[in-house]
Amino acid sequence: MTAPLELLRSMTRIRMVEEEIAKRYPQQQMRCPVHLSIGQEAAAVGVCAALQPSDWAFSGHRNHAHYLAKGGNLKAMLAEIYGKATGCCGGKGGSMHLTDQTAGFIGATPIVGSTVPIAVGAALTAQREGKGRVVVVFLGDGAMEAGVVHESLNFAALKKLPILFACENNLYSVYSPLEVRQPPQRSISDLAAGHGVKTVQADGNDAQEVYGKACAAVQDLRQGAGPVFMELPTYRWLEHCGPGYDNDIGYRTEGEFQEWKQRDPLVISSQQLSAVLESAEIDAIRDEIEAAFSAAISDPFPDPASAGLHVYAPAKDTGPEPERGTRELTYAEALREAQDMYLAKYDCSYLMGLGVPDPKGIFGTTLGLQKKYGESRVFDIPLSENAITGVAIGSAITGMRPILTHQRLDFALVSIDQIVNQAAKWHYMFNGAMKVPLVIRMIIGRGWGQGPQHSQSLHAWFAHIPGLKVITPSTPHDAKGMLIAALEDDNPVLLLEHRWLHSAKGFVPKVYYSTPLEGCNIVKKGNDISLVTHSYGVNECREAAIRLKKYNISAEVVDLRSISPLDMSFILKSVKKTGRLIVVDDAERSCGISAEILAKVTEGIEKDLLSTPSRLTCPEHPCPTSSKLSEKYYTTASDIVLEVLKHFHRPMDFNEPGNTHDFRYDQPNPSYTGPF
Ligand SMILES: Cc1ncc(C[n+]2csc(CCOP(=O)(O)OP(=O)(O)O)c2C)c(N)n1
Ligand SMILES: [Mg+2]
Repeated sequence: MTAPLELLRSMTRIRMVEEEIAKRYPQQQMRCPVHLSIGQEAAAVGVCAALQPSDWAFSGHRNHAHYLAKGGNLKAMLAEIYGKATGCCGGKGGSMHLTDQTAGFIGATPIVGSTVPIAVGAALTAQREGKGRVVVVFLGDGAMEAGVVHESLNFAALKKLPILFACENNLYSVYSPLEVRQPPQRSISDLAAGHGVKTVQADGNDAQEVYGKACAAVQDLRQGAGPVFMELPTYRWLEHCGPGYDNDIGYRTEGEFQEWKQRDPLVISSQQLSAVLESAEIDAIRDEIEAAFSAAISDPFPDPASAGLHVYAPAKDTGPEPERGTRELTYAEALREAQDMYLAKYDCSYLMGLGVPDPKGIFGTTLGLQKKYGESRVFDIPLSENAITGVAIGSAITGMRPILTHQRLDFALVSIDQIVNQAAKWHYMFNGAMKVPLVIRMIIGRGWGQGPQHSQSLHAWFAHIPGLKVITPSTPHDAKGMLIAALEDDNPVLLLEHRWLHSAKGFVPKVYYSTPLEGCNIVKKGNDISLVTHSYGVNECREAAIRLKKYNISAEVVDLRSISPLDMSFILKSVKKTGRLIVVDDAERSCGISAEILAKVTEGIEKDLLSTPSRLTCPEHPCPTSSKLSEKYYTTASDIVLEVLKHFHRPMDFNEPGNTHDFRYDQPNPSYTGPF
């Protein structure tokens, strides 16, 4: 039980911290945006008082009050706002990214609504632990307009997760009042109730009322009754971002502000208690705050050289690779086997995605796994890719090891915020405090009319984002070994599987093994020209290399295997040897991985090459659907032979038998028929 006086003390402390931030902000030493909660303290304090230190809390841009109410370290918070090495994120996060793992304040991020699915993922972990832990996520009225929040409410209701959505409805999203954003006849709670989530209303300026209702909600959560949504009407006194009052700029009236100011949470609390804090107590809080500011100001800045630290969690030693053996598997079977062995090895691992347990099991790659591991570890998902990616992240940072599948890469694009803003950055922006061991499988479609939205290979796009690893294995051996390496890795890894490789056969060791995520594979040695490629392109280059023998040209085929990290040492070594380079990449040309490789070869090789490096890529338009229109879209072995011959100023023998591949542009082989 938290005593009413304790609620007042906690609110007063938060108010005094934020007033001091507002006072000192113009000194320009706190050089990051600050979103102050002055006027809103009761919601934070009332909710957090109902929690145990072992419960987890998440928040957004306006998070100081939540962090402090949950027991977050004041010194580490102020040092973070001052950009100091002693800050809770070592200066990498600032005011909008506070974290204190010891206090159970897991994290805050300012992409509105984005932390909500991550908190839901943490609630999935809490549910699996079965220890009665609960999760709270603070959000604003504006966040209730974000699709990802609705996806999250749906998922939390579906799985009956132990999460409290604490919605501080302060009537505004920056300068936009509720009236211009939501229809008048519908309340914010109605939105949550529509998802089957229990709703509770409490006066967001009355800490005692919030606390009482939060305690009841938390008790229900601990007993597994499913999620609760609390709507807490309140009002921020200061400008949306920054230290000043802004009632004069026209988006809200002085009258409205004064009305809410009359309902000051601290005054309400004092009135209920018929008491105020003793001056000695106020003095003690003031001394604590003064000391924390002094420390933050005098603490050292981080070493500039540390700016690049923590982009990735440390790599693990993957151990030696076993002999290839004589057992053949298809690429799809190899992927399935990797996941099977991983699920067997780690209880904390799980597999989810649209269609995972369906009769076709993602082209055979997940067949039978639900039956073997149960519905709690292998499951289908709602059509909510964005939130589900957040769920995967939230569960990963709290100790689970998720695998998420997408039947096409194109579908994963609706979760770009979660992949790029969250998964890729969580380890970095919280200064290595949390790891994100997450594998996202994405399938690249091709042929049989996959068209503009079922065929994109955006490996270069993802590789542009520090914090992500991007791999594109080309053989069944690598599919199993690299998937296991990705799963064992503590970073978000995107596995891009080419649909046309699923039926490819190759030797795959039976044991659990890892193929390193870094480093190319020399598929075929050669001396005259380097063909650098990856994924399905390896097949075309390999065939081109065979056909080039007829011209007495010895081509070396280099399989990138990993797009990020990109290991240039293999490529440079190969090009130094051959003096000639063609990059073959089934993706857009501009700003693609082919451009990156050519740039790095230019930077990395001092001597003149024997010919100008070139590249074969898709044309600069989306892949059309009609088989006639897509006939020339992808690079074939013939295109490669022709391009190689140009490097040698030699003509092509068009009568050569291998030059006709009628089915090739639309099917990987004649037996592989659509739809797929
Ligand atoms: C996805 C996204 N869009 C826009 C913004 C810019 N932005 C920052 S805070 C904010 C308002 C959020 O309103 P609300 O959720 O009610 O929280 P409040 O600021 O009122 O506490 C906006 C639009 C953002 N950070 N993220
Ligand atoms: Mg708001």
